[in-house]
Amino acid sequence: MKPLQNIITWDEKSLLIHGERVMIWSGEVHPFRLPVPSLWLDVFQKIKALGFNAVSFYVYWALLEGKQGRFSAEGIFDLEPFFQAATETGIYLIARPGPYINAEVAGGGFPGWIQRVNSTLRTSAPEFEAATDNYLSHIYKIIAKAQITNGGPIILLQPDNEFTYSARGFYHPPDPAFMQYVEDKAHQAGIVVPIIGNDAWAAGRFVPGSGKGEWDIYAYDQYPFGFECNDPQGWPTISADTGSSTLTTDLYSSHMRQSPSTPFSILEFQGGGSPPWGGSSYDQCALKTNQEFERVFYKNLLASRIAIFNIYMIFGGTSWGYISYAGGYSSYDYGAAIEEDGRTLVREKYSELKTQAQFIKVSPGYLEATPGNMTAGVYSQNTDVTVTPMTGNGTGSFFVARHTDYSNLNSTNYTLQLPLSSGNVSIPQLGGSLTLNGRDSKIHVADYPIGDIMLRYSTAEIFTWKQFEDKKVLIVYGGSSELHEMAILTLSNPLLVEGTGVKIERFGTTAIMQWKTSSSRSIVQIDDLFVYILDRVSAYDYWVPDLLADKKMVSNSTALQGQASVIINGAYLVRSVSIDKNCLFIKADFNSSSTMEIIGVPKSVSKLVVNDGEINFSTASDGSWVAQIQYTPVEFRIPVLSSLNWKYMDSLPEIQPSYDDSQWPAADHAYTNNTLAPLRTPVSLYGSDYGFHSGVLIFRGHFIASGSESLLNISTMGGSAFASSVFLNNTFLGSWPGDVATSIKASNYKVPKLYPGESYVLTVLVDNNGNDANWLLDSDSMKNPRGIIDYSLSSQTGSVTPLTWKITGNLGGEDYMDQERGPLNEGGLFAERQGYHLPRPPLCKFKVGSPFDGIEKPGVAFYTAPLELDYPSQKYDIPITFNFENNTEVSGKYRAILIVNGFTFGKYISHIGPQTSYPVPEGILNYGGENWIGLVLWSIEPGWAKVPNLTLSVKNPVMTGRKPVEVVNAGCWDRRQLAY
Ligand code: IPT
Repeated sequence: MKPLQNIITWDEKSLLIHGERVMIWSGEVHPFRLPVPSLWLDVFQKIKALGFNAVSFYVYWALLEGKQGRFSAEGIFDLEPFFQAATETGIYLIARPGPYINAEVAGGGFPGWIQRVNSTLRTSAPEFEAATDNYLSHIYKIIAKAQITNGGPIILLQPDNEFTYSARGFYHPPDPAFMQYVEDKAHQAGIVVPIIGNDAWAAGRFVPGSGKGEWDIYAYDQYPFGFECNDPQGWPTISADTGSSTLTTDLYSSHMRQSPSTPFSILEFQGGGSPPWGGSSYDQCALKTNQEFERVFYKNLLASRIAIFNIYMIFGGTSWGYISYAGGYSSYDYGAAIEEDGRTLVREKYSELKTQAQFIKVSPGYLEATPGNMTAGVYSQNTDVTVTPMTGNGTGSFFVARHTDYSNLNSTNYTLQLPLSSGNVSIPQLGGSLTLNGRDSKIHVADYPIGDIMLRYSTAEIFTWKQFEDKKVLIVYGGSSELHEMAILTLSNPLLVEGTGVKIERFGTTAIMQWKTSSSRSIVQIDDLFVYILDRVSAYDYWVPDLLADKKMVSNSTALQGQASVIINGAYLVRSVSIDKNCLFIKADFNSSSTMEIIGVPKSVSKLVVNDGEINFSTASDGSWVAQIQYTPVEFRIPVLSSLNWKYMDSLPEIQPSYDDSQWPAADHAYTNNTLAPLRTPVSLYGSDYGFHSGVLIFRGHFIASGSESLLNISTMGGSAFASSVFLNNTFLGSWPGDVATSIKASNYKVPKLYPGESYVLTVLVDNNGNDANWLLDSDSMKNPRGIIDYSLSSQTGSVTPLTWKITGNLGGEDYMDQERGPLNEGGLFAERQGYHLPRPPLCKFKVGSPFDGIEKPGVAFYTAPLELDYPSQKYDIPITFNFENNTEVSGKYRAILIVNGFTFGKYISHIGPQTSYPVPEGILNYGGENWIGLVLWSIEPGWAKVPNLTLSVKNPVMTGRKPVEVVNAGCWDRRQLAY
């Protein structure tokens, strides 16, 4: 297909932006998983610092159209600030608004009310298409406005998501009319940027030229290690390859067979994992997809000239509120390079990514080279080493080496036989051999131009290079103690100007340098080129910011090399750099006192301002600036949560004799469009049939006893790890505490002796752990109900007592109360319905009582307490985490919901886990004043339940150049007129 405009186009190699070739290196971020708009810039800056130039984002429909027909994207749901922050950082955006997104969110993106649509979802059935209409019209308009053609950051649009695989099997293809419908809607709303699809794998759906629904650019997804992260070190071996075909397939040739006219693109490549309740922790996912994984797998993609590359996730955030699907817990850290609390310090995978992306950014020849197939025994005699060549034409060739058995933990020695433009050469030329450590991969360059100097080859990897006013700087690195060799076409003699241990020889027009990597740096000068020789860990300390003024944001561009930016060595993070007149402004973070070296400062600049303060510097003999950064540790007190002034309220008044449910909606639908149609009960007892889609559902079943009732059979359904509790009047009948494997549970409860003719009421709590997703087409799994599936209250002789039912979830259902926190922040518990979870609840209604003491029998308690913070957050980034103590010995089974300033921020299930720590971002927390902490304690079993301990912790505070965080402005408690 033809582009609809001429600002962003494509050919078989890459996108072209303003006519210039660009490799898109992107990371996935979900703005809705960080509900603090002023922090979006922070995340973008951390991504930009890697050398990435793009971010891909989903939009979660359920949050924007909580009630059918009423679209609202305001406050924390407004995307405008997200677009602005991207533009401010110099980040392009790939928009992925669904309507289906998967994304481990409830309903896979679909609002709960979609359960009532009477047709197969994700097809061109008129009822379903009509249901998407309002959302698509609005969201596409918002996206269209922010396209690059209108001066905004959006360069690509992905319609729907992984529209690939049917429950009826692979040969039942997805409905092309629906894909076409989604694309037509986009075009009607003014979308003109290219349409890029993401096939769930290289299944070849909707490739350009395939007809109805075809995409402009074909892309697919790959998660070679799957989603669970146990056994983080255990990579599948090549013989037991379970889907790691990414390393056994020639991705470029298969791409050329599949979609030869579009750039090789992967719209989701594994950047972590998404384990289920009771599964592995995200730290394990970070280990499983660590720096070694990145080296082996990402460099393998680079060897196939990947030109649009999105890592899922680069920053995961939090599934706060009730936005998670039942298969996942509250954290969505994902094990990504940037942690849920924003830290980039702990995971080496952040720094490794930087070395790769910065390299590609300064290698315009990358997109011009032609990938070949994987080889063993061709470019190296050692067949344990597989080399994939990418051959250029004087613009750089790239030889990507890795272990043939990629999971191999051993090192191997090898030499290279490279076909250089000057003829074949065996490397190293000065003797010795190269080393490939276990689970490592290297990109060796050849015939690679550094401006007007030709690098004949380098076994050491390139981190970056830059042309400054009067010199060039090239930074290369290697793993510790590795032998490396570099050859440069020059007639001058290289000069070792710093360090030791570099052997230099010359043969004709070629100067050869060989060294063993060490932790102390060496610098070699050849003409106006300064080669900085580092080990990898030292390279991690270097930053290569773009000048903020560069709004064109074109990377991989030769133009960029001419720019007067700088290279900075020594900060913990460099966020941005700008030059105004004679002043260099740097925004950076520091975690210790450090020496900051600034390389390449333009002559016209004479002043240095770091984070708003002017600082002194000295000028080294090579012209670099050297400044001392004084790190003053932040002083803070960590409040002890057990000594807060906790107040308690019974949040299950429903079981008291005096409780009146006359205001509750009646459950009286005799039909459903749910997957469990036809009903097994006289009326539907499914939350979504009544507009209740989030959190705990409560049912009240009234009956007049015959006196012979003896047994209650009841099946409840709430998704993986859900729970339910049943009371008869105020007598506890029993609970299903939940486990990971059970999403629907048949329970039998003994009924005590009842008096004939008396009225009784059953109160049933069902934890809706989030609607299921709908990844499989034709499965309609999103419609799986939440609530009571079946019941019978019967006597020994089999006579059955009829019940009439009432139901509640969050107050108002789809006419939800809290417009600021949105439709998925509240559930159906009494305290939530009353709004007592909001800041400044009416304490006169509470008693003294603490979650650390808990409650003595099954039921639900709600606790609230004010928390004062006084942290110097203008100057420091201080990540705060709430931690539950996993101590099953002192407490019965319970579920807790953590609420911070009215935002539901996490669910803890004491006997399932794995999550015990809950980061809460600044902005949700007010670091300079009053906060309100709410805690729901649902005690599941007879006996005491309490929160054995709940603590706050602060992790790795840093001195920061971040823009000050604005506390999210969301309301306090106000009496809810209609609350029951
Ligand atoms: C892929 C989805 O597109 C994405 O939304 C997310 O759910 C991801 O998986 C898992 O975290 S689908 C995958 C089965 C290829």
